[in-house]
Amino acid sequence: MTRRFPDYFLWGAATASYQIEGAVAEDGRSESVWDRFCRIPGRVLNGDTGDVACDHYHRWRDDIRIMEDLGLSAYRFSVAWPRVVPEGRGPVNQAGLDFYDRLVDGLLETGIEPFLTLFHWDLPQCLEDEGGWRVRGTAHAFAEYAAAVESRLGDRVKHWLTLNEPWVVAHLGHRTGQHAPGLVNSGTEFDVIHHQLLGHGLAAQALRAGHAGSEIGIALNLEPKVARSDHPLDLDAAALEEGLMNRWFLDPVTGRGYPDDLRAVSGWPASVVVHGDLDVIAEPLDAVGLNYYRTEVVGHPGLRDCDRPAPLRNPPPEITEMGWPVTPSGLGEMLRMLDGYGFEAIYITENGAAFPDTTRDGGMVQDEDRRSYLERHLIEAAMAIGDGVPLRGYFAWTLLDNFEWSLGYSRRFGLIHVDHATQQRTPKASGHWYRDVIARNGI
Ligand code: IFM
Repeated sequence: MTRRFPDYFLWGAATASYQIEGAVAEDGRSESVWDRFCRIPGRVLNGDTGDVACDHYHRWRDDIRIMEDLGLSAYRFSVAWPRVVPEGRGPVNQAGLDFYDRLVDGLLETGIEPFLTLFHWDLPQCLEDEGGWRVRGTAHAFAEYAAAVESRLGDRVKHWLTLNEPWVVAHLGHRTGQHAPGLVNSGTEFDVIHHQLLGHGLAAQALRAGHAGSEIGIALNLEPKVARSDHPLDLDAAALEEGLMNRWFLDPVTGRGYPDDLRAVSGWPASVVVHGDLDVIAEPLDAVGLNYYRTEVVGHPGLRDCDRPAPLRNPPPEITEMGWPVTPSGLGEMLRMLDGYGFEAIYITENGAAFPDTTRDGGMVQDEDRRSYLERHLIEAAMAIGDGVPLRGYFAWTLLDNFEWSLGYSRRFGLIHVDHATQQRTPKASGHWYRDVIARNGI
């Protein structure tokens, strides 16, 4: 049986600047927090860096041809803030914007709709030196940068995403230290979220003041959390984790403020919140982006399994190379939750899986695991559309095998295999399958 998608449905792939561009010191780009982080011994697996990444900065024309071969109707990329405003705020580097100008023209000439993300984690290091997202000034600098990008590209780019996954920057960057800037238990996690969301609201206002007819949104990583058992402590733990990951972001951007129940348990003094901030954060959105990878089972850390009532819930045994369980039904759950928030347009702005990609047939990676992962998630997407969820498009994560942050080049999520020594790109079997899905507009 073929499940057809609506005619307006956009089929895309997503990438991020630091993960693919390379050329970190060209045309006036300044250092980002990730350039600095990669240089700290032991922080990134194998000492990998984004210095060259997929060399997309030089190979973007070839990469657009690859997108064309796949039949993509949309492409989500991010702009590197340090290329455009190397000092973080102030003078705009037109040479840096030239790159994105050419990229956008190239996409449009090929009939591919650009989806532009303004911040996918590569903060200018000079702003980090002033306190990064821990301080309010970064939110204002972000809005200035947004306005600069909009004034150059807003005549052609009609889909904007302010931030990508602010939870990750706060949690992995300022609590666990696995991501740049690498702070461990800094106690600033909630301030970092607040300043990012403030930056989001200010940037959304700046975008809206620019060219008419743009769709403005934010890309959030959202996850269902399932309690390990029906023990009240497990139920509370799962509800808390889910709230901190989902409602903590969705409520303020939709005008509901930070959830009272979570504020009470977070211990966050909220001293950085200034009168009027929540109104800025609630700047109306035209769309929301869902980055979905997995559902997590959460148990209260103080409980042993023998203290829990049966039945115990386990994550499914199937996992990706990230160690993440394969849980397609959670995608449908998150889509319906977003619909409940009343968003007029929803995009799946990331969804995909890392697998070792060791099975070859001739030159081609036979990644049945990835194909099956994508297919099962697309079935959920189709069912959600059938239920009336306003899902407008799907972006596979990701186009090219790329720099997977602290795991360097060791994890491959791409539809296209990249030989990082030669930069040769070869479609995987999943890429061929995705091309067929797009051609049929269905699975
Ligand atoms: O590679 C990342 C991406 O940058 C953000 N979302 C999750 C992906 C896989 O970890």
